[in-house]
Amino acid sequence: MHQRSIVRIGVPLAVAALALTACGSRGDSGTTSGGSTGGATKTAKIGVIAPLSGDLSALGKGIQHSVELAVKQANDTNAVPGWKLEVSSVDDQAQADVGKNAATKLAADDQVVGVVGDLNSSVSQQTQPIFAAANITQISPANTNPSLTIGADATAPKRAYKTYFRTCTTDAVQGPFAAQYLLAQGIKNVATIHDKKAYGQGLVAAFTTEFTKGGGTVVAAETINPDESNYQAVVSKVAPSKPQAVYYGGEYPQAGPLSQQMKSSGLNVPLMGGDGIYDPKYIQLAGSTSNGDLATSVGAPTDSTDTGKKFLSEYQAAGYAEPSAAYGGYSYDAANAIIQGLKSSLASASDAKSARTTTIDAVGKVSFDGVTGKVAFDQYGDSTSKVLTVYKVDAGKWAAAKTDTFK
Ligand code: ABU
Repeated sequence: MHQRSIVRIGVPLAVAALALTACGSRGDSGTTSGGSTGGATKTAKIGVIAPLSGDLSALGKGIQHSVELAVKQANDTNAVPGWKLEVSSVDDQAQADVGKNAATKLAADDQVVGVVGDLNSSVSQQTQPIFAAANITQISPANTNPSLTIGADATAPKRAYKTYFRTCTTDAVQGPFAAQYLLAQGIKNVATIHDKKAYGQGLVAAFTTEFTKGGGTVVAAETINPDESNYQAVVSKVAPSKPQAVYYGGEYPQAGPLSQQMKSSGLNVPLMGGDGIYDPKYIQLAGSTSNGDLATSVGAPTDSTDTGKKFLSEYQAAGYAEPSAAYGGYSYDAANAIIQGLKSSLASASDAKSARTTTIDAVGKVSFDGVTGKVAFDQYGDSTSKVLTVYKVDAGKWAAAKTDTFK
């Protein structure tokens, strides 16, 4: 009898536990609360807004889980006494209009005090004003378009939104870093192609300025439509100019097939791109002829530093279904910057919403050693770190070729 009771109670408990585990690891939209929350009586939420479905979800899920890890650890260590932290995730599908609705949903939740995201600069252009109107701190781990912080006119920088910060560096640094690398390899003639989106277009513009300043020539400048998958027409336009490399502004779902189609059409030169192509999925899509292709990405390789190794090991131990990917460390640092801010802004707050404005000020002043190096923001909300890495596809894997601080 006693045993039967245990079985009867145990089954529903086991089902509930399984449901909770699945909820925390699935990577879908929703709220998760990880870690031990002790005697906390009040709840504050950190939002995640990223592509959790679609072509770029490999990056988006790494962002989501890295924030979940930071929040779990904060709850376990009672980092914000009296408060339980939760993660509320919404899927922007890497689409500006979807992102706008997702941001509106987060902003309407009175318990949300800060948000990590978006991934895409073109999506953040739409979500920035929504979070700004709600006084919600937004930290992107991945947006690299410079205008998001300094405004459209780089010659007269003006902070775009007081609520917006980023932990990664920008394309004003990334494009020139790539240009200097190619010039140093003796590559003087390059064709550029971009996807007409804020990130791709801006990255190619920054690359072109530095490349031509350094004595290089852009022998062809073309664009693709990111909704298409056949790039033979653009490859045929670029090939006769005999570039020594193709510099691509955009993300891996298009860059991989572009590289594959270049090589199969006889344009056998390296494709180089920015952080938007730095993912194993690029190599899967581009195939075996991608050996020698290049990408820059923000920061030093995560597995090259002690703090990065510790993060990767804790991430693995947490058992998330997807890897931390290119922006995991930056997302973990972004979440911890918000958590640092909450330590002071929530200390005397009666509810989360009333702490939104003080959180913005507190986050602007953070300075700590994170996974990606020193985490601090300048007067525009930009990361003070200017470290980048060039990666090269070698035997079917990305391998670091050069890490440096851009000067
Ligand atoms: N930084 C690369 C991908 C995200 C963006 O649009 O900025």
